[in-house]
Amino acid sequence: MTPTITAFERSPDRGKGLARDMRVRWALEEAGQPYEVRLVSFSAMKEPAHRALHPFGQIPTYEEGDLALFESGSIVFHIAERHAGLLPDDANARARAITWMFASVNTIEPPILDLQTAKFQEGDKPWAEQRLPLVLDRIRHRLGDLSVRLGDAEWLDGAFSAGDLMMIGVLLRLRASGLLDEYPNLAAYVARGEARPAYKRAFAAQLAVFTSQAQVG
Ligand SMILES: N[C@@H](CCC(=O)N[C@@H](CS)C(=O)NCC(=O)O)C(=O)O
Repeated sequence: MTPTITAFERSPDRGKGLARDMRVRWALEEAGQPYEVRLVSFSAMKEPAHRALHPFGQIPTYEEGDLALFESGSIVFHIAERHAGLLPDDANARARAITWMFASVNTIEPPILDLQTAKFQEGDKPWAEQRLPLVLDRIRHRLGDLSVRLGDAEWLDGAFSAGDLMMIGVLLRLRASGLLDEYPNLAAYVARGEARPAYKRAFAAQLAVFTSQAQVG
């Protein structure tokens, strides 16, 4: 059965791969699975019909038959469990790849989101300027550790996995800040992810939504 995912009707990043449906699209492309997309407006996301799928009124969601999921990490895990190519067969390697998935959203993403909050929601507060360096330092702390662990390796643990997909999806949010460039091996790691044909297909599909909506008005 072809799954249906939800994505922004009008993405704030103008379709540049930052909205989290990108992670789901990328996983489906890596798995070679066709999918359908239902676009939702910001107001529709907060309506009961969408909240029945996503309790927090956000995207992405994933529907497949009578299964409905939310949380990009959980959706990517679901796809990775059911299709070859995103999780290793070896049980221990598989557990480590899943660990990296958790690390991406639980350890790396929180300080990155904090930066967005500091810039966009708190930027006009009188204390914003003093807080920003603290937020940046917390990100650098995590990136430094991640950079050491990655070293010269191509991917985090052996072959490319859902752990890399999620980690790169999270790190991409830093591009505009320039922080990623302070860690050349992480910048190269992200670039390797973006060079994957599946990533490119997912990116093009997400960008096409923005382009077509922009033409509509
Ligand atoms: N932890 C969730 C976060 C979902 C999330 O923040 N989605 C954003 C788009 S990337 C959203 O829907 N924002 C609109 C809103 O919160 O109203 C996940 O990984 O799926």
